[in-house]
Amino acid sequence: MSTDGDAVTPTRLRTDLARSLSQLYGTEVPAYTTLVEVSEQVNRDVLAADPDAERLGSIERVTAERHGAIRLGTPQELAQVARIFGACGMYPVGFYDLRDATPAIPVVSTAFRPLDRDELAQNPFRVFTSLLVVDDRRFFDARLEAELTEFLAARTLFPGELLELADLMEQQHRLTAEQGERFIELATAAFALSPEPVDRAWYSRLEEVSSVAADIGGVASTHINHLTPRVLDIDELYRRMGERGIEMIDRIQGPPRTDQPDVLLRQTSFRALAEPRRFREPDGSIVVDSLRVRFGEVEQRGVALTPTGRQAYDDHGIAALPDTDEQLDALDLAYYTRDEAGGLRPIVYEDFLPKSAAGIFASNLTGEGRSNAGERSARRDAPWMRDVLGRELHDPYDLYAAERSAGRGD
Ligand code: OOG
Ligand code: NI
Repeated sequence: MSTDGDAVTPTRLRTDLARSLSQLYGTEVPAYTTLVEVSEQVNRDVLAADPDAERLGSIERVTAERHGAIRLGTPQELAQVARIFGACGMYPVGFYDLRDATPAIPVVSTAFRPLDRDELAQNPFRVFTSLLVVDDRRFFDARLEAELTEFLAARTLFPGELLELADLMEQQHRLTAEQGERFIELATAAFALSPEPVDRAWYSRLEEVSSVAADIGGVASTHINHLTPRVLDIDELYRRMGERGIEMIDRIQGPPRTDQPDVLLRQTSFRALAEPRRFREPDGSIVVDSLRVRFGEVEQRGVALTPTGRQAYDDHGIAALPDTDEQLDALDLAYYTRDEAGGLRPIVYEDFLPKSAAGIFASNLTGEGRSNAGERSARRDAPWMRDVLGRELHDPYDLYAAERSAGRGD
């Protein structure tokens, strides 16, 4: 029997996975390392200048904080990844339909993340996870759907050993140190960019419809699309990245900078980098070319808005919200608990914004793609996704509301 001192908990596994993927991504996308360095500098400077800098999370949490993005092809793959993240204490929260965005992206998404405040404080790693909707006729005709389905059914993203370790962790809430290491090794490999040659003709056909479809269904593996550090002053970060000669997209997504309390989520990114990839040409020859699918992204987080606050923001922008935490709380527009001294403590927004997500996808696409609005869509909604996951799909508002009540002894 292993001693408890050596046992690996889900929290520990999540911390190790975030760190391991960060190391991997740094070797794959060198500008990511610059982004992390600049983020850490900005955070140190904000901490030194602003006595209230930690109101939205401790500097330890914010420094370690990352979100990743992955893209999958089949409901089975989504159900499998739910087991892998479940082993790390990360659970699906929220349903996002990016097919309604401009330009439309043929995916629906959720985010895997810790639910409890102390789990978030220990390590808030979250992964925005998108699933291709292969039977949506606005994007894929019957023939392409059939070919995609066949291609996707033939691939294995996650080895059986990884899934077994994941299930063991979900049942026992612990693994031995050796099992934990093996889990991290297999999970990291599953999210690494594959050196396998890409079939040029197949990839190009999908790319005509959508480069996201090609990124997902054009290859036999998945990969981390981006890994995003959190920064306490995104405008300053944007400026400093520019000084270092890294060209960012032209704007920061989400609410603009104001003197009001920070709300929701602000994000920006630098353009997809051309990475060398091997291709198999129609004549069978293998050539090295490049693909631009991955990018660097950074985010700043603010207080979570209630459904009423969110509606006001979505309809009329930040100007529709009041100027102080006290008013946001009193009008039930944002979520707060109270600290020991009775002061308002913001509940950080831990989720994503579909408009920004679509903007992030779109700003890094190679082309507009092709879709036909007159064709039939495919039903995808939260109940559909819950069935696929075979586990609860949490509603973000329920989580924020429960945290607020618990924190106020309601
Ligand atoms: C996901 C884009 C969405 C975010 O931060 O809003 C996202 C993707 O590119 O796969 O990560
Ligand atoms: Ni992202």
